[in-house]
Amino acid sequence: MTLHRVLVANRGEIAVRIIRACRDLGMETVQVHSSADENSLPVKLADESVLIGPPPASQSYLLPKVLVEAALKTGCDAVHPGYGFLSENAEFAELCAQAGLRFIGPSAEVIRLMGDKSAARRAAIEAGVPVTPGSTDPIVDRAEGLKLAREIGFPVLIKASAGGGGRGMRVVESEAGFDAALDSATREAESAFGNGEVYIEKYLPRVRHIEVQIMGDGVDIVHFGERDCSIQRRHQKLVEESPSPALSEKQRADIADAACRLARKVAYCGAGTMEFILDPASGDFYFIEMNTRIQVEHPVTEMVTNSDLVKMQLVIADTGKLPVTQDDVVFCGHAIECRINAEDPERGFMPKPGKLTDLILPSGPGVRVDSHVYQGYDLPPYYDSLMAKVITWGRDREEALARMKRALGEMEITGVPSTVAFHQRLLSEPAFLEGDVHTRFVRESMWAGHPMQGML
Ligand code: MV4
Repeated sequence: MTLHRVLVANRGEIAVRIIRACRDLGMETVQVHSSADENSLPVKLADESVLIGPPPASQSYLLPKVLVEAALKTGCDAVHPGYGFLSENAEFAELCAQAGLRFIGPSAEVIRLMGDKSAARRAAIEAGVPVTPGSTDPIVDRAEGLKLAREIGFPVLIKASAGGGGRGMRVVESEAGFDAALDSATREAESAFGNGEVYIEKYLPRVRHIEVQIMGDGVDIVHFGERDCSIQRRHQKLVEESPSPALSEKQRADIADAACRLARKVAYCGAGTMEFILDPASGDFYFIEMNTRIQVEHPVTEMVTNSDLVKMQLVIADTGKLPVTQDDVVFCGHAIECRINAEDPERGFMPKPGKLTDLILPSGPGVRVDSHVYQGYDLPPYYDSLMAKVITWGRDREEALARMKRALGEMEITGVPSTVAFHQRLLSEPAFLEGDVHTRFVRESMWAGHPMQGML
């Protein structure tokens, strides 16, 4: 081990997850926290903690200089950014490197390249990876944009180059709405990302969202199969599973191979996810974007590959080498994750933080819970509403589903609303049980006619 002490530059369940991986490797941890997170579980679990600022993330978890200072002051030699916050911020990765700190992730250059979604598309094309029909370069003016949209054929989707995760996207049904959509997408991208660049793709409705987990060391690339994340609302995933019930073995091998080709093309280092959309009607898949971080839903992959991806991130950062080859990755069974948020599904999934007066979390055969909450914990209102991830494993999908039903039935959360009842409803939907869903399923099939449907 050349790395000894890791700054956990995040909060919540992923901070707990990182601390656990560090401890398994004999690495010490320093947990940063805002004044709202003083009583948080990761602060209790870490070897040391540092107060970095007031509750708003913009004054604490999102300040690169403050985090680097905290790492240097506490003798850290590495920084784990988790997901969200600064995890895909190239300047932060650069600042860490300049300060002599190992950033647990790819280089600033690769973060920057893949963070430019239009450039990532070009890299995919060069790697021979299918992308949705559309522009390879940013749109320079309306006339050219409209001409291209006509060529592609409506409906089209206008996407922000600096976007991702659905931010700054506009579906355009026909020529009439094109100019207004282009203007509003450009303005939204400008104000949200400081970069108004947009590009156009053919819009494919009713797709499945499939993503491939890869790990690399800049030379070798290994994949850990795919996750199906089609059950979501407003680009917030609710359920993820692996393997995808929608793929044949041939498609599964093809999509993993495509992901590895693109990762190799950019000499990827660390944990990454290649996102694809799958058109279930034709069986065709298309690369849409890459995430250069560990993801919320990584546990389903860990369960079906019997691996520890966060530990592997640390080992790669420490040694510069992937500790496994593709042959070491053995797939076994099926895993499903349900995200338990402090939100009220009956009120458009409105977040409602508060004190967890009573709490019973599930366990037993095939059940894993990744969480930072405990009985009596007061969920702060400043951050995302994720309370726990319930992950079940089974020898097949049926067994994983049965265990999920059992696990959700054991849960008791009082003091805040939760998405448990939503998941229980989902688990009785015949289409979901058949594995026959798409990214509009929650809106179209579960909330049809509901007064809150507009919120979905
Ligand atoms: C698409 C698409 C359909 N056609 N691109 C949404 C977030 C961003 N990662 C890209 N997204 C999509 N891109 C084309 N050409 C549909 C989506 C999409 C989606 C993708 C993944 C997961 C959930 C989604 C929900 C709605 C739309």
